[in-house]
Amino acid sequence: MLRLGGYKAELILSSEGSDYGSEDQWFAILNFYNLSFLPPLSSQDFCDIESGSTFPIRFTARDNVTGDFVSDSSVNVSIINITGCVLVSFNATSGVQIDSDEEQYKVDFNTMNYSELNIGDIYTVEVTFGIEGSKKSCISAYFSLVDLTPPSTIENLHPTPSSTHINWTWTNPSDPDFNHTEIYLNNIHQTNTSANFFNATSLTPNTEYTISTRTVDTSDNINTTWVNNTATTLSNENWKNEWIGEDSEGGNAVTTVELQKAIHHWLEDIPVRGHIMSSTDLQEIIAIWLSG
Ligand SMILES: [Ca+2]
Ligand SMILES: [Ca+2]
Repeated sequence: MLRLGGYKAELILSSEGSDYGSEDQWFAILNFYNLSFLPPLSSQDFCDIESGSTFPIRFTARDNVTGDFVSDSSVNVSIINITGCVLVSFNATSGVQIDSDEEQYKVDFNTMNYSELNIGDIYTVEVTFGIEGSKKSCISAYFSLVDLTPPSTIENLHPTPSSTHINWTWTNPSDPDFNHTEIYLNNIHQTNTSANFFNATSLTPNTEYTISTRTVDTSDNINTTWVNNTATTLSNENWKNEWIGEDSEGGNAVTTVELQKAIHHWLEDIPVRGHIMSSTDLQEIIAIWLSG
């Protein structure tokens, strides 16, 4: 017999007059014991269980007539997936602890040990007493496996500014379910990215910009710890100091070697301290070289 909803299937069969007998008999079987789950499980509600956690399955069995706690080693607890496969069963010699003092049955189900469990899927916890074919009692509850743990933050957030751009790079978290990083610039959302860089463009020279980031996983858990960095774009004028700065070759004068470098940067559009030279910029350097 299929395990999934086995009892529901039996119920349907019995109402159609199969060998399972009358509904009265079925009712008697179901109520041999008075079974009830204890928190977090409940027969009424779905229960969210965090993936990777140890899930305490607790329930009681009481004599239907006297109300006394029943210690019955024919207990079986099965975890059944949505397609009816029994992922694991526990019995009195393998995982079910019968605690007569606390008047409850206990199974500690470590979700970490079952890689076949999927986040978002619904599972049945089925408790039965008695052997297959002559069950005394059964009860079912459902749980859904959820992920409540946000990913770690990004690390090593580092800016590389030019006069009109700041390129930030970082190291993404190693969490396998890391999905993306939210990027804010001066508190305005820019983008979500799974990449490990963000290039802010069209910025004003010589101005501070603050990037703020937080990470999100595939279950939309957000790490609420912001990782920020503030950087200043370079001044447009700064680039000239490459050749006319006091520390440059020949000091404030532009040497022939410096002129050659300036022409090369201008020709190839190579940034000089983050600045791309215009023709006017080059003429200015040539003028200083000439005056030297
Ligand atoms: Ca997670
Ligand atoms: Ca110089």
